[in-house]
Amino acid sequence: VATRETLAFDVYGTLVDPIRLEQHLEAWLPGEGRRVSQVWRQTQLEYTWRLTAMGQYQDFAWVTHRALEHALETGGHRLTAAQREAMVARYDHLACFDDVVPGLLHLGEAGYPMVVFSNGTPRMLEALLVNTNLGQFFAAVVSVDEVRAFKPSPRVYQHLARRLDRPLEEIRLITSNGFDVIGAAAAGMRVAWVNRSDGPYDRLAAPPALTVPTLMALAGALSGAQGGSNER
Ligand code: LAC
Repeated sequence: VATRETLAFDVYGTLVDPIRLEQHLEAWLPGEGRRVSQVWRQTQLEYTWRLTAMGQYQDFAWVTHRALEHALETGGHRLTAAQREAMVARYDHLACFDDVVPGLLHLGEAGYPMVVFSNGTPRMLEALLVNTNLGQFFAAVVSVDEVRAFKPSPRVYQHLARRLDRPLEEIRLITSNGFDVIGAAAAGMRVAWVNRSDGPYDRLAAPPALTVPTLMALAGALSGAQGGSNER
């Protein structure tokens, strides 16, 4: 049996849902929770891109704090420092999407080596994997913090291959984040896009051949894709 490709899972937005923090924001900012959580997430990503474009680095915990402050200020909201700390601390307890545990069980049984690959700091990822009980599924946890740059810098994908001691072409990134799909494919990885919300694809590139609605659908789709030699 040929060695199966390694599946590298993005975390925030793919395994766990940061937008669901809206419920907790809602308790302090009635009617505003969803909006604030969306601006928080978008600002967080924007800050990672901007730092990386500037050749600078602050870790994902720092970025997550600053992005929350900006999201609150943008909406004209105030939370105390303790409330902001408590919101960021919830990143260690984010809820999994419903398809994640059954999907990972399925893929693990199918024999895929699986790892986590994320912008999160090693501390954030470790806490999350313990609290969600997802740690059992993964053979390695690779953080971009090890190279002090964020996705989609090609350096972070190259670092993943080095850490796994496997060519990038034999590793498939599984992510719901379009910018991550495009960055990984540009760096030479195989990719799968998890389009849970049935939303439109990013306009920066054509959608990948492998697009699935959930991780449950991934195992079946992968067994088809493995037949093609150069599929991305
Ligand atoms: C991550 C970001 C993309 O988990 O959410 O790497």
